[in-house]
Amino acid sequence: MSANKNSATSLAIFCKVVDNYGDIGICWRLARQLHRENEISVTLWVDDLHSFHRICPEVDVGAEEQQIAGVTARHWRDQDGVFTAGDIADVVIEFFGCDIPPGYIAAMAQCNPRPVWLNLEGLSAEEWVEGCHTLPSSHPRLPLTKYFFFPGFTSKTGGLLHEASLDVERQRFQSDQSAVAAFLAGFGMTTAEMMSLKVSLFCYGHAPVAAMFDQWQRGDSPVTCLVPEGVAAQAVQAFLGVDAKAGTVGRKGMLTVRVLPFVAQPDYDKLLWACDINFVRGEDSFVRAQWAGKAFIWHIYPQDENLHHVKLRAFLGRYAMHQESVRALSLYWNGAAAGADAWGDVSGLWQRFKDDLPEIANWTAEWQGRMLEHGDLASNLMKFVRSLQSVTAENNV
Ligand code: TRH
Repeated sequence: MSANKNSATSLAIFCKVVDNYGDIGICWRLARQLHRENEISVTLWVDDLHSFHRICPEVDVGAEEQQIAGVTARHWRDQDGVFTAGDIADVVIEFFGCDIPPGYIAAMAQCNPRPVWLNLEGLSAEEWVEGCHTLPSSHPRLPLTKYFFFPGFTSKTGGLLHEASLDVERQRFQSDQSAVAAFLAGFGMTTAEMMSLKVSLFCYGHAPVAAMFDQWQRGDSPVTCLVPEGVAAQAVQAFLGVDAKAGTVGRKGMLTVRVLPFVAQPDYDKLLWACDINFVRGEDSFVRAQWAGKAFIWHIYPQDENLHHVKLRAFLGRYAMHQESVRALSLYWNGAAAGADAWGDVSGLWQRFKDDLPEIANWTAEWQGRMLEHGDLASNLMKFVRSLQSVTAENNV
């Protein structure tokens, strides 16, 4: 336990990788930002180092403990029972209710003062989130309280992950045409492809990719679709006629499809910055697309009973209120459009969306400004932590 009990000097994040890359993607960004911008010693406990390695190639998948970008990364296995109060961080964050080890919780109860304990929840634009953000929940047996912390799109939520230097870095890259060209050339892109409408494609397997490819292929201007290896594999393979391995490229009509390797997280950001339109998914790429300043279409993570359609509509209600073309294409892409339009003809939807691109770009900049008025997630989280710590300190006087 740290000597300075009234301010957070050490913080632990527990991340269980449920599937894909969003869980570790979010926790890794948060860990780096908290360390870099708050001078906190951060430990990231991750149960799946292979997924971590894919977004951060520096990760040694065999290491129990390692330092990366100033963060201590620890392989979370079965360490329960080995913790004492001395091992416990001042602030403990469990991501998405991931059930941190009971032994760690027991040791938290031994600390004086107790650590601040937060459950960082998933992102949703639904209204109920505001009512649940920062709510306390008492442990049934131990003298501990856990607080729910919700990311979100309004000032009554925790906001969105956004590093202090992000906009400067993005604008520097986007205004340097030779840097953008060099970055895209690194994937083997030709000059003609760079001059075409560049679309990055990251979605789940059930997105109507084949129909979209068909539309782009028959369109009146060239489109280059950049798709990471393994994404929409069936549709990509059907288009290419060969295995969709990184480096493979195929052309039909107006469409070029180029398969990219899965890149490190900072390069994925650059890909979003370099493209004209980004198809993104899940949570983390969805948020990064909002900061890229380009038009984007979100493929939401599917849930039982189409609960995700409710979440999609809640987001579109905030983001695309005045943009029918964004709304209509998004609903189509997610199979959430009403009646016959559900999986209907994409041609009109795409054309309207494309025609609106300049307007969408303006709106995206305005949206960024609005979102940043709420402050960023890491800063809001630390403000909340400090408010809880000062109450504890006052009670101890
Ligand atoms: O991968 P995702 O679908 O992740 C998640 C998980 O499924 C999770 O369980 C669920 O809760 C959440 O979605 C909603 O999509 P996401 O969130 O966009 O995460 C992808 C991460 O991978 C993101 O940090 C960007 C990163 N990435 C790279 O680093 N390189 C790449 O080439 C690509 C395509 C992505």
